[in-house]
Amino acid sequence: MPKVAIVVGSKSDLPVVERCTKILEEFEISYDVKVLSAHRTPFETQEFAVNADKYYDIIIAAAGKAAHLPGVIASYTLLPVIGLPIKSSTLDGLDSLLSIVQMPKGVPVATVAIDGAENAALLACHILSLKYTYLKEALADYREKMAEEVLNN
Ligand code: RP5
Repeated sequence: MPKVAIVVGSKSDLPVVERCTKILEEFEISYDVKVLSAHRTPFETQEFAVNADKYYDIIIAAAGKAAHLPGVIASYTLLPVIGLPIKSSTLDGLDSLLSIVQMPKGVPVATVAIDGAENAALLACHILSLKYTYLKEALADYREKMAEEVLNN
Protein backbone atom coordinates (compact mmCIF):
# COMPACT_ATOMS: atom_id res chain seq x y z
CA MET A 1 0.00 0.00 0.00
CA PRO A 2 1.32 3.46 -0.86
CA LYS A 3 1.91 5.75 2.07
CA VAL A 4 2.39 9.50 2.04
CA ALA A 5 3.87 11.69 4.77
CA ILE A 6 2.45 15.19 4.90
CA VAL A 7 4.55 17.54 6.99
CA VAL A 8 3.43 21.06 7.86
CA GLY A 9 5.55 23.78 9.43
CA SER A 10 2.75 24.90 11.74
CA LYS A 11 -0.77 23.97 12.81
CA SER A 12 -1.87 27.11 10.98
CA ASP A 13 -1.05 25.33 7.67
CA LEU A 14 -3.57 22.55 8.32
CA PRO A 15 -6.66 24.13 6.67
CA VAL A 16 -4.85 24.23 3.30
CA VAL A 17 -3.51 20.72 3.73
CA GLU A 18 -7.03 19.37 4.30
CA ARG A 19 -7.67 19.84 0.56
CA CYS A 20 -4.65 17.64 -0.05
CA THR A 21 -5.78 14.86 2.27
CA LYS A 22 -9.25 14.87 0.68
CA ILE A 23 -7.72 13.98 -2.69
CA LEU A 24 -5.50 11.28 -1.19
CA GLU A 25 -8.60 9.78 0.43
CA GLU A 26 -10.37 9.82 -2.95
CA PHE A 27 -7.50 7.73 -4.31
CA GLU A 28 -7.53 5.52 -1.19
CA ILE A 29 -3.94 6.41 -0.38
CA SER A 30 -3.03 6.34 3.29
CA TYR A 31 -1.15 9.21 4.83
CA ASP A 32 0.10 10.67 8.10
CA VAL A 33 0.08 14.38 8.89
CA LYS A 34 2.87 15.72 11.09
CA VAL A 35 3.61 19.19 12.39
CA LEU A 36 7.37 19.75 12.32
CA SER A 37 9.24 22.99 11.98
CA ALA A 38 12.70 23.23 10.44
CA HIS A 39 13.61 26.08 12.79
CA ARG A 40 11.42 25.45 15.88
CA THR A 41 11.95 21.67 16.02
CA PRO A 42 15.12 21.10 13.98
CA PHE A 43 16.15 17.87 15.72
CA GLU A 44 12.70 16.26 15.38
CA THR A 45 12.54 17.34 11.74
CA GLN A 46 15.92 15.74 11.08
CA GLU A 47 14.91 12.54 12.86
CA PHE A 48 11.71 12.31 10.82
CA ALA A 49 13.47 12.93 7.50
CA VAL A 50 16.34 10.54 8.12
CA ASN A 51 13.92 7.69 8.89
CA ALA A 52 11.12 8.62 6.48
CA ASP A 53 12.01 6.01 3.84
CA LYS A 54 11.30 3.22 6.35
CA TYR A 55 7.64 4.20 6.47
CA TYR A 56 6.74 6.31 3.44
CA ASP A 57 6.96 6.39 -0.37
CA ILE A 58 6.83 10.14 -0.78
CA ILE A 59 6.72 13.33 1.30
CA ILE A 60 4.58 16.42 0.85
CA ALA A 61 6.00 19.30 2.88
CA ALA A 62 3.93 22.45 3.33
CA ALA A 63 5.30 25.65 4.77
CA GLY A 64 4.90 29.40 4.69
CA LYS A 65 7.11 32.51 4.87
CA ALA A 66 10.84 31.58 4.75
CA ALA A 67 9.72 28.08 3.87
CA HIS A 68 12.88 26.03 4.29
CA LEU A 69 11.08 22.93 5.62
CA PRO A 70 10.72 21.05 2.27
CA GLY A 71 14.35 21.69 1.32
CA VAL A 72 15.67 20.67 4.72
CA ILE A 73 13.64 17.47 4.65
CA ALA A 74 14.78 16.74 1.07
CA SER A 75 18.40 17.09 2.16
CA TYR A 76 18.05 14.16 4.57
CA THR A 77 16.17 11.69 2.37
CA LEU A 78 16.21 10.17 -1.10
CA LEU A 79 12.41 10.06 -1.18
CA PRO A 80 10.81 12.53 -3.58
CA VAL A 81 9.67 15.67 -1.77
CA ILE A 82 6.80 17.81 -3.02
CA GLY A 83 6.83 21.35 -1.65
CA LEU A 84 3.54 23.12 -1.02
CA PRO A 85 4.01 26.86 -0.50
CA ILE A 86 1.47 28.29 1.96
CA LYS A 87 0.02 31.77 1.56
CA SER A 88 0.55 32.68 5.17
CA SER A 89 2.25 36.04 5.17
CA THR A 90 2.12 39.69 4.25
CA LEU A 91 3.87 38.78 0.97
CA ASP A 92 0.87 36.74 -0.21
CA GLY A 93 2.84 33.49 -0.31
CA LEU A 94 5.37 34.67 -2.88
CA ASP A 95 8.03 34.35 -0.19
CA SER A 96 6.95 30.75 0.49
CA LEU A 97 6.88 29.92 -3.23
CA LEU A 98 10.34 31.30 -3.93
CA SER A 99 11.84 29.72 -0.80
CA ILE A 100 10.63 26.31 -1.95
CA VAL A 101 11.00 26.48 -5.73
CA GLN A 102 14.41 28.14 -5.79
CA MET A 103 16.32 25.19 -4.35
CA PRO A 104 19.97 25.36 -5.33
CA LYS A 105 21.10 22.50 -7.58
CA GLY A 106 21.64 19.05 -6.12
CA VAL A 107 18.62 18.68 -3.84
CA PRO A 108 15.37 19.13 -5.75
CA VAL A 109 11.95 19.88 -4.31
CA ALA A 110 9.03 19.47 -6.74
CA THR A 111 7.06 22.63 -6.12
CA VAL A 112 3.35 23.23 -6.72
CA ALA A 113 1.44 26.53 -6.76
CA ILE A 114 0.84 28.71 -3.69
CA ASP A 115 -1.84 26.87 -1.68
CA GLY A 116 -1.92 24.29 -4.51
CA ALA A 117 -2.88 21.50 -2.14
CA GLU A 118 -4.88 19.47 -4.66
CA ASN A 119 -2.02 19.40 -7.14
CA ALA A 120 0.42 18.37 -4.42
CA ALA A 121 -1.76 15.32 -3.77
CA LEU A 122 -2.26 14.60 -7.47
CA LEU A 123 1.45 14.90 -8.23
CA ALA A 124 2.10 12.46 -5.39
CA CYS A 125 -0.42 10.06 -7.02
CA HIS A 126 1.32 10.36 -10.39
CA ILE A 127 4.71 9.60 -8.86
CA LEU A 128 3.28 6.74 -6.80
CA SER A 129 1.62 5.28 -9.92
CA LEU A 130 5.09 4.36 -11.25
CA LYS A 131 5.32 1.81 -8.43
CA TYR A 132 1.64 1.20 -7.64
CA THR A 133 0.39 0.90 -11.21
CA TYR A 134 -3.31 0.50 -10.25
CA LEU A 135 -3.24 4.24 -9.53
CA LYS A 136 -2.90 4.94 -13.27
CA GLU A 137 -6.48 3.87 -13.85
CA ALA A 138 -7.71 6.00 -10.96
CA LEU A 139 -5.85 9.01 -12.37
CA ALA A 140 -7.32 8.42 -15.83
CA ASP A 141 -10.84 8.25 -14.30
CA TYR A 142 -10.17 11.45 -12.38
CA ARG A 143 -9.18 13.26 -15.58
CA GLU A 144 -12.22 11.92 -17.39
CA LYS A 145 -14.53 13.18 -14.62
CA MET A 146 -12.86 16.58 -14.74
CA ALA A 147 -13.42 16.81 -18.48
CA GLU A 148 -17.07 15.81 -18.10
CA GLU A 149 -17.59 18.51 -15.47
CA VAL A 150 -16.17 21.12 -17.84
CA LEU A 151 -18.21 19.95 -20.80
CA ASN A 152 -21.48 19.57 -18.87
CA ASN A 153 -21.50 23.12 -17.54
C1 RP5 B 1 5.93 28.56 8.86
O1 RP5 B 1 5.53 29.81 9.31
C2 RP5 B 1 4.70 27.71 8.84
O2 RP5 B 1 4.76 26.77 7.81
C3 RP5 B 1 3.56 28.69 8.66
O3 RP5 B 1 3.08 28.71 7.32
C4 RP5 B 1 4.18 30.02 9.01
C5 RP5 B 1 3.48 30.70 10.15
O4 RP5 B 1 3.49 29.84 11.26
P1 RP5 B 1 2.70 30.24 12.61
O5 RP5 B 1 3.33 31.49 13.10
O6 RP5 B 1 1.25 30.40 12.21
O7 RP5 B 1 2.90 29.06 13.53
O8 RP5 B 1 6.88 28.00 9.71
